[in-house]
Order: sequence, then structure tokens, then C-alpha cells
Amino acid sequence: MKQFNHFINGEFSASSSQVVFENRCPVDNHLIGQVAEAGQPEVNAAVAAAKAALLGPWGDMTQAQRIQLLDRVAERINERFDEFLQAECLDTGKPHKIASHIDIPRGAANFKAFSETLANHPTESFKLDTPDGKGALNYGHRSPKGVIAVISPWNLPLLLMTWKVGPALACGNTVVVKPSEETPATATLLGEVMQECGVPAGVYNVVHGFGPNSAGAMLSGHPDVDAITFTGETRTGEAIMRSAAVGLRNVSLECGGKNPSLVFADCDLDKAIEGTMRSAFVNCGQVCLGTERVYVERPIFEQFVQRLKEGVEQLKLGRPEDPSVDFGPLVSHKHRDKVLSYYQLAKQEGATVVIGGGVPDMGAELNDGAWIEPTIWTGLNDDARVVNEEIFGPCCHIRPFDSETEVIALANNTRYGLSATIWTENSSRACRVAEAMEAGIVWVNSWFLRDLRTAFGGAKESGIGREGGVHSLEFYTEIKNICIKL
Ligand code: NAD
Ligand code: 6OD
Repeated sequence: MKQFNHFINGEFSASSSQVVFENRCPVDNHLIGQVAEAGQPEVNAAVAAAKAALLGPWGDMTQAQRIQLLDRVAERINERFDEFLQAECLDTGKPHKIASHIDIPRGAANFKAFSETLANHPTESFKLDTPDGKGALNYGHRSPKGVIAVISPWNLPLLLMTWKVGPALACGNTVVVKPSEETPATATLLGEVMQECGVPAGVYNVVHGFGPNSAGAMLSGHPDVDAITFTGETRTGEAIMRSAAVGLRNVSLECGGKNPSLVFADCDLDKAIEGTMRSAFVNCGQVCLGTERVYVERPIFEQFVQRLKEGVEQLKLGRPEDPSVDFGPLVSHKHRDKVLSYYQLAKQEGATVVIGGGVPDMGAELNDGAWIEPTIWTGLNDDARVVNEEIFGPCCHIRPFDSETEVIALANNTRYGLSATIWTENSSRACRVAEAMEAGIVWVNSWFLRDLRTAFGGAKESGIGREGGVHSLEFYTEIKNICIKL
């Protein structure tokens, strides 16, 4: 059985209290290992190590030296690809087919993506006229912000954690990571990689534990944490923002969504079906950018519903290592209880269940896992809770619409604003509707097509701030104006 320890100041350690919690695999509920739960002593030690490391070898490095080291981290993740893959799939239950294409390659790429931005993004400079005629020169100078707390979720554990750790370290900060309690493995494994690559002690730290009254709250409340970057639920984001208010610490919050997909009758239907199959069901529907509300123009509504249903019938459920499998379990029984409560609610709210709605019979070996059926509904009212609340499972509601104006209003009728997807072959319409979406990210005729130089983040209750490209640079550095009287 594995032991997942904290990684503090370059070394692995258990908690001084010896408190541990279980890590179970959602495929069949077997015990993977025990995870040390951090208390205040471990959080204090990790933050102190991160603060100390801002000086010393890390603080003395040039940007080019830091980038070289982080390139080596990316290479080492790729060299240990299979270990990362196994660890991620055991923790989450997701198919190897998905993690080997998305989670692990992006986990490595996140350490490389920001070096060019850092090297090539200028700071501003202004010449000021002064009464003596000699003038003054202003120029911007970027410094690391300091100790960054990275609090991350379980759905894409390595990808979402390194998406923040990569740019934070490239900008010269140090980090304390609090991975989700559901998925401790890859953050821990990354500690080994940091050691192997010679990243100085204290630059990358990991503390394990839960949120409230545990490592998450202790870390976000720690006075020596200079900024907090978080991905997770909106309600958690609010709690973190309250903590960050003490000491006016910066936050970057990437939170929940209830993302719409708008399918116009002039779309390429094959592409729209293929894209919606991914946006609604990949990773068992546990992607923040995923589609839970589908609006289809009336002339193609029946055909769309029928074809999406046929797509779902083709999904193969099974063990992660089977290369023909495209659909794994939910991350945990706790999360399955939540998703199933919405499946129940959909029936109570009057939904027509097109397909799914329950728990599949996976056979004796797997029935203890957190398996669930991919599900499609139609027929719900616009004010149904199922149409308005984030479920974060493999399910979507499909509703017909009759005009562009109507569908824009329907899509924007939500407290969230993370992403939207538009399917149309009319490029004028695509631009018009995309600009009308109250969302941070809009895809046209694609979904989750990522360019790491672009702004990523949510509007409304889906978050605060943007990361990616220069936006990460803005968050992870403090810009200072230097004014020189000539
Ligand atoms: P969560 O908010 O429950 O947990 C996320 C992290 O926060 C975990 O590490 C958890 O331990 C920690 N945490 C919980 N309460 C805390 C507290 N009071 N103080 C400090 N830390 C605390 O989210 P989750 O269930 O792990 O992930 C699913 C959610 O994440 C969904 O809502 C999904 O939409 C969202 N998400 C958003 C994005 C995005 O980019 N916008 C990406 C992925 C997931
Ligand atoms: O691709 C990314 O950078 C990113 N942050 C993806 C988020 C996915 C949400 O589940």
C-alpha cells in the first residue's frame, strides 16, 4: 500500500500528528494508499520553506536559468510518463486513452509554455517632460509576487495544478500546493521530479489534506502567503476570497460553470455531434468547460437528439488500462451521490430521459466503483434546477430554440459564465453570437481547443481574473514603476 506524504523543503515527510486518510480508486473502490493530512505545523513549515527559498539559489537565478530548469522538469515528466499516467488513472479512474492525450502531456507542457512569453513580453516605458526641461524616464519592472498558494481540484489533477505552478515558478515565485484530497498522487510524484531536476529545496512544496478546517483553509489563511490561485467550486472560491481579504492578498479564481452549447441548423451536424459527445461526456462529464445545456435549432432538434443518443450508446465503459475504453467512473462515491441526486431530481422536475439516468451494472469486479450512466434529458423548463445548477457529471439537457435572439438570451440566463460552444457554418453569425456570450471562453465549431497564450478564465460566478500567456505574467508578478529624473 502506498503512502502519500507532504513534500516540504525538498523532503518527503508525514504529519507530526501522524493523522492520515484513505485514498481509494473509483474504478473498484480498492485502497490505493494512505495520505498524510497536514495540520498547522506542516502548513507553517511549507510556507516558511517557500518564503526562505525566495532568497538563496532560486532568488539568485537569472530568468534564463530558471527556464532551463523548468524545461528539464517538463522533460522529466515525459521520461516518467507511464508513472504519471498510472498514478492519475488510479486516483481518478479516467481511461489511459484520455490521460495520455490530455492530462500528462499538458502537465509537462505547462512548464514550457510560459518561457517565450516571459522572454518576449516587454514592460512599459514613458518619457515624462519636466519643468527644468531635462525630463524623467519611467520604466516598469516585474518582480515575483512571493509565496503562491496553489489550491487545485480532482478532475484534471496534474494539468490544472501545473497550469498554475509552471508560470508561477517561471516568474520566480515559490509555491505551496494543496492538491485535492481525492487525487494526491501526481502532485506528490512531481516532488520527486523536482528533486531529480535539482529545483532548490522550498521552491515547490506540497501539503495534503481537505478544505475547511484542514490544509486548504490553513494555507489560504496563512499570513505569509502572498497570493492564492485556485481552481474549484464557486462556493469554495468565495471562502478563499474571504481569507484572502485579510492582508489584501491577490486571488485568481477559476470556478464552476453551467456551459451552453448553441447548435444552429446551418451547422455541420457530424462535427456538432462529435464535439458535443466530447464536451458533455469526456472525463465522465467532469470538465469545468463541459456542456450541460444544449440548445438546438428546431428544424434539426429531433435528428440531433437521436444522433447524440446513438453516440452515447457507442460509449464503452471499462477499466482505464483497456485501450478501447472511452468512459470511466466518477471520481468518488461522494460525487456519484451528488450526480445521482440530480438524476433523481430531473425525473421529479418532469424530464424525459432520452438515455441513461442510473447506475450501470459493471459486473462483480467493478460494481463497488463509482460508475454512472451517461445521460441525456429533454423536456425540462428553463427554471428547472437541473438546467441551472452545475452537476459536473456526464449529462446534458437538450432544448429546442427558434431564433438567434432567443438562444442568446437562453444561453446567458445563468449565474455562471465560464465557456460557451457555438456550432454554425455561418461565420458572421458565429462572430455575432460569440461576442454576445457572457462567458470567458467561446469555441466555435470546436471544444477545449487550447492555445496556452490566450486568456483563460470565467465571467460572472465562474471566476475572477484570467491566466494564460501574458495574463499569467500579470498575476504572478508585481509590476513596479521606476521613475528616474534625468
Ligand atoms: P472544490 O472547490 O470542492 O475543491 C477544490 C480544492 O479546494 C480542493 O483542493 C479542496 O480541498 C480545496 N478546498 C475546499 N474547501 C476549501 C476551503 N474552505 N478553503 C481552502 N481550500 C478548500 O472543487 P472540486 O470538487 O475539487 O472540483 C470541482 C469543481 O471545480 C467544479 O465546480 C468545477 O467546475 C470546478 N473547476 C473549475 C475549473 C476552471 O478552470 N474554471 C477547472 C476545473 C474544475
Ligand atoms: O486547459 C486549461 O488550461 C484549463 N485550465 C482547463 C480547465 C479545465 C477544467 O476542467
